[in-house]
Amino acid sequence: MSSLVTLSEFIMERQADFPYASGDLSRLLADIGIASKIINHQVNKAGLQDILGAEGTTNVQGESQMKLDVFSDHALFNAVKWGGQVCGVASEENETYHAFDLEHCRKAKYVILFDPLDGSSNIDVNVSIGTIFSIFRRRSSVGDLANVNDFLQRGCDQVAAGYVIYGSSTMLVYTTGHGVNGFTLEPSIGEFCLSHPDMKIPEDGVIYSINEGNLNSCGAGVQAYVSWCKEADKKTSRPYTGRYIGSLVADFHRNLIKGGVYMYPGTLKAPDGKLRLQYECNPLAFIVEQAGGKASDGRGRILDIQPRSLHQRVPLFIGSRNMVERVEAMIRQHELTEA
Ligand code: P6P
Repeated sequence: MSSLVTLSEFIMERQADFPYASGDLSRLLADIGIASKIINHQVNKAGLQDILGAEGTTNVQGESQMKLDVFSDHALFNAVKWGGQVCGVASEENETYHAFDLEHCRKAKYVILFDPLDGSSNIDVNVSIGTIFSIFRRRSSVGDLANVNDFLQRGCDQVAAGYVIYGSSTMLVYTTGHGVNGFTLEPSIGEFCLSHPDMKIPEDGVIYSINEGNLNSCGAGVQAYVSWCKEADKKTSRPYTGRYIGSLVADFHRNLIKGGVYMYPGTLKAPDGKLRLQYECNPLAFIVEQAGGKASDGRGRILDIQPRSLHQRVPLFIGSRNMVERVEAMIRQHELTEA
């Protein structure tokens, strides 16, 4: 039986990937692992406790906050605050960033952005949900308070990114720019153990993920791509199939393993789509590129976008390289004919 490699052991082993590593990033990733286990414990028993149902408050997106959302936000916030490796945090659940005015945090080198519980509308129906995080080196001076510029960096400058999927099993998947590795929580020992080393997304796939309820208000290029997927099934018996869970982390994770493309395009009512650049699109884009895939806003690379605001939304086309490139080509082709 091969020996189990825990997340902590793996992080320490891989610290050598960074010649000047002081261990701070390793400790930060370990702090996130601890927070994920705390969240997982609550998610797993959500149906048994009065932790379901809206907290009664709404987040900055105007979405009603599920109690687990708020719990998860607090778990991550406190884990990184007392872990002392970040000088500030930004979360989907809060309007602005938070700079930790604590001596050990002011000296920290990193900031973290996260969506503490993405897909939370699925909590009550027991569908997989997830945590997504993105880590940058601070721009502000060590010793100062974090400032807004620390949180408005392009995705290509991330030092680490990852997600946790609370599904049939709980997995943590992350990258530090040296490949993508997946860890499955072993409940009997309470440790994330390496289960998916060096993850690579298939260059092509047959799964397309989109909310077809929005399709008529999407651009002609997106509509043409989805029609192509369906026609392909009839004419060439290519077995394209639609799979849409309505939980970004779950859809992304399935496509990462099986191949596929997830699309959340802009619509007439919401030209920038629904997903947030800084703590949903950028971290998953970093992961998918490290796994050999592609992430685009339909015209260009997600990781090259200069954020203008903390909760900025962008259209997202992410997954197998060939599939994303086909969607981009059809968008370009229809823009040219519409021009
Ligand atoms: P729609 C969940 O709210 C989320 O942010 C993603 O997890 C998910 O993929 C998407 O929105 C679902 O949005 O509009 O299809 O319900």
